[in-house]
Amino acid sequence: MPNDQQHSLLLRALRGESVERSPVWMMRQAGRYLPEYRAIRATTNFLSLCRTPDLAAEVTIQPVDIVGVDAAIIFSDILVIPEAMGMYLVVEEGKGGPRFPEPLRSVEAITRLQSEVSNRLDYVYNAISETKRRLQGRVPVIGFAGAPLTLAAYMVEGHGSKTFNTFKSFLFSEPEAAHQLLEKLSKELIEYLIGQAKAGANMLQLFDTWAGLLPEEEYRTFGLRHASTVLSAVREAIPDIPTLYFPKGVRSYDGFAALGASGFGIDWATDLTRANREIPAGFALQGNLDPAILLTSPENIRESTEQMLSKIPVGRPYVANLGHGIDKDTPVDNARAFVQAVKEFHR
Ligand code: 1CP
Repeated sequence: MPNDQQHSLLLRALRGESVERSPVWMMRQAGRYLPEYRAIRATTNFLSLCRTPDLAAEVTIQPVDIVGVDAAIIFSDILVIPEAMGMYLVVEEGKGGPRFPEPLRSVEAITRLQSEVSNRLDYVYNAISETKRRLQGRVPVIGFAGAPLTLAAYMVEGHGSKTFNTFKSFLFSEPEAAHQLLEKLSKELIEYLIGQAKAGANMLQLFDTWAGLLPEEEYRTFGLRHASTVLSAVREAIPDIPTLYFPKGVRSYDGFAALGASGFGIDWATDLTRANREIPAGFALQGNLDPAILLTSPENIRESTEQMLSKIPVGRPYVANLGHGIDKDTPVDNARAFVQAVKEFHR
């Protein structure tokens, strides 16, 4: 499967080639801060939007046209995997985040989860191919999934949480059942990510938003080990697709070189200079401006962006991004100011 975007700025940068400037995109770049997104959401609920390739392609491309990012990330959600495995998912307007009204609370419930569900996710593959068709090669398309630990956290807790205490007590008291769930998820994720690459995704990102929930040792056992299963299998199946792992809240990058990822998203709380020092030179870094900076002023944004870019040495594969998703209250002009600052940066 040749990567049709291998000459794009994003893919050249990820290979560590010398580039005229850093490529830039923003996590959660298609979303509520854009009036054009809100206009479409006013007519369609979130899951129908994800399941209608024409609409998903339209909102996927919005930030490319409106803020000028160098890549489009396919419009979907990490929770479509548990949904495809048979969990009832509710995403209601203005009622907090998405939730599973019947969370996993027993070994039997884990056993009952369906496997080999890739064909139920055809709508995601179709959204990718429709997006590619419309983009006509303008920018690469990024596919993504949630890492096993992060998906399991929502499936057991039932919804987003500050502590995920129900999930954590499940991990600590029923480790075997937990590993069974994480292994099941890993299998589905491998097929799903390969399916996205086959549909035309040019880069893949694995979001481990809740990596920082656990003590380091438990994170290695429940988080890293299963993320690595997924990353290594995708790497083996499709050696030339870049795979970025985003482990939010981790305290150390020890052992990350062996995970099977080609690069790492760095969260906003991490010092980019330290990440650059601890992660071996051949791996790509992505990030990590604090999304809250985008709530300030264009001048402030430019200055902070320049500081961020100055921390990256020549030769390091690097992609400019935020250190987590863009906030829904971000003024569109501020998002543009961030993208523009990256485009105009000179060492
Ligand atoms: O009504 C709406 O418009 C719903 C808001 C929304 C949107 C726009 C949700 C529900 N998901 C999305 C899209 C989405 N989710 C994308 C789109 C592509 C992009 O533009 O980047 C992506 C990559 C995600 C990934 C995602 N979903 C993550 C990982 C990234 C992160 O932010 O840490 C997580 C944790 C989720 C779960 C989720 N889905 C939606 C919400 C509001 C949440 C967070 C819930 C919570 O923890 O409380």
